Amino acid sequence: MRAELTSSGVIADTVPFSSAKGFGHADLIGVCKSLASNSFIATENLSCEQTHLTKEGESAVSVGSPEAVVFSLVPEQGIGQDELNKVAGAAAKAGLAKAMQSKWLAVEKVDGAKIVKRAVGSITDTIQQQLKDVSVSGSAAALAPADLAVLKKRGLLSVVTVKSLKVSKGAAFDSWGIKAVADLTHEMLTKGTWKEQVFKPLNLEAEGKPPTGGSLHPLMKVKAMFREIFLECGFEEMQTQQYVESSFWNFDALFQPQQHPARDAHDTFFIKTPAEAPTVPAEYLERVKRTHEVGGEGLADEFASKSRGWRYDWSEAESRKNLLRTHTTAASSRTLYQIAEKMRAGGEFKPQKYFSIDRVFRNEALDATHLAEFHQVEGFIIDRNLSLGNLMGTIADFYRRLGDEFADLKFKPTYNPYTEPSMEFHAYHAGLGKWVEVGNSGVFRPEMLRPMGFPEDVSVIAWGMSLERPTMIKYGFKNIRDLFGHKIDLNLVRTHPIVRWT
Ligand code: FB9
Repeated sequence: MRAELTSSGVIADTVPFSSAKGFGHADLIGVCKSLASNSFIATENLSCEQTHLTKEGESAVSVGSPEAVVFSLVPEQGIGQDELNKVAGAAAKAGLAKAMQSKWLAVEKVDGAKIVKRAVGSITDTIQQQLKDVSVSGSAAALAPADLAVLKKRGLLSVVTVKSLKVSKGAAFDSWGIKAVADLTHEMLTKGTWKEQVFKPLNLEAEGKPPTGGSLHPLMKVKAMFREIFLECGFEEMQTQQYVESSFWNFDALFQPQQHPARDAHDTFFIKTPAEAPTVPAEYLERVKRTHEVGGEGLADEFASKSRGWRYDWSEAESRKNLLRTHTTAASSRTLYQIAEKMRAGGEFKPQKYFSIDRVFRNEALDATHLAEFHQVEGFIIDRNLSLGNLMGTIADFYRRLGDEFADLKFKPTYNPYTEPSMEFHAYHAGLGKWVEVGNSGVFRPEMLRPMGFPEDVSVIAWGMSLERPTMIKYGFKNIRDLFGHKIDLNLVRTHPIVRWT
């Protein structure tokens, strides 16, 4: 092969080459694959159809088609069908039917016996002629497609696809026989053998190995994206790994009255064991108790709000009931209390921004888009004299970073027990062709902040949304159970690309 390539530069087809050299073609192909893997040769796949006569086809060439054989066995005066079958042998069955179909022979009944007689004086055996032509030319190219189909259907010839190679010089032809290596080793460098070594060409098109290991669930992909935006906007992440929370931090600290419907077991999962939470700092508890009962009356000026309170007997026992937190605003209240304590201990007050993205639990009716738990996204900013305008601007800036569908937000007044004023905000989603409620927001009430110890001019603006709703919309999930829960198709974890928001 090397000599052939040296002299002629190419082996046009390995089939004639192998038969000319007396090699088996299959063996030659194996050798070519090995030579090509070392770039000594380059190969190009060839494929052609070869037509071969079958055994029956060969027989038809030598003695004629079955119908011609049967015709030749019928004498002028005719012959009984049974006798003809005997003398015609293998040709009888197919041959008689074809001969009758071609109206070469006919069967008559004479005295109840079937007699086969010639219906024509002579015949032309075109089948035999066609097969002879193929046999001589080695190709069926001259045959009409319909004729070729008849010969194939009658099993007289077969068409096989023969795969072969066109062979030319490879990149390493000049170093024939010196196996190229992929890696430059320390030994080659120290011994200098790299100078004679042949290296495999770099395949710059090679794709990297698919990353093994874990993949993020779509929810966690979206969480990572939201987290990135919060961080780039200067927000700090809150500690949120406490799913079991006291009613105090989840509701009372937020000035949510103890008879509020959200605190009912129909909306909240209360914990049996341990049913009671450890108490909170006694002085703070007292301030929360008084603020719920009578607002700012009787409280030291630094804690008093101008509120009248909810006018009911506040129960410490109720506040100590353990539950699964219904919102991450419970973490916000804990975080704000810690900021207030540091401030009261002499720390300098400075504006701060915090966020949380974590699981919350609601004892609500389940449906295709609601489970008893979801991930809440929440952000808040604490500073002096913040206004609703600051809140709207912060929300608009945050969501614009998410993508075009949030470019046009609309704000609508609403009610929240722990924020006043409060706003829902909506975005027009072009994909859904409708306005979609995106989240809720507001300014935390003085009855929440003052008992913590914040001065009157310190205000906190905050907003929240869920993680599941945007993820379902972006990934096109119709049922939340396809996204979250024990029945999801884990393969989606590996296959779903990170969602693009714009
Ligand atoms: O996520 C919600 N909607 C949404 C968000 C993004 C989105 O993106 C699409 C790609 C375009 C689409 C929709 N919502 C909040 C609104 C509704 O889905 C609502 O029906 C369901 N809400 C949840 C609560 O339901 C029990 C979503 C969840 C929610 C609601 C309010 C808050 C947090 C989560 C809050 C708050 C808050 C308010 C004031 C101060 C602090 C926090």
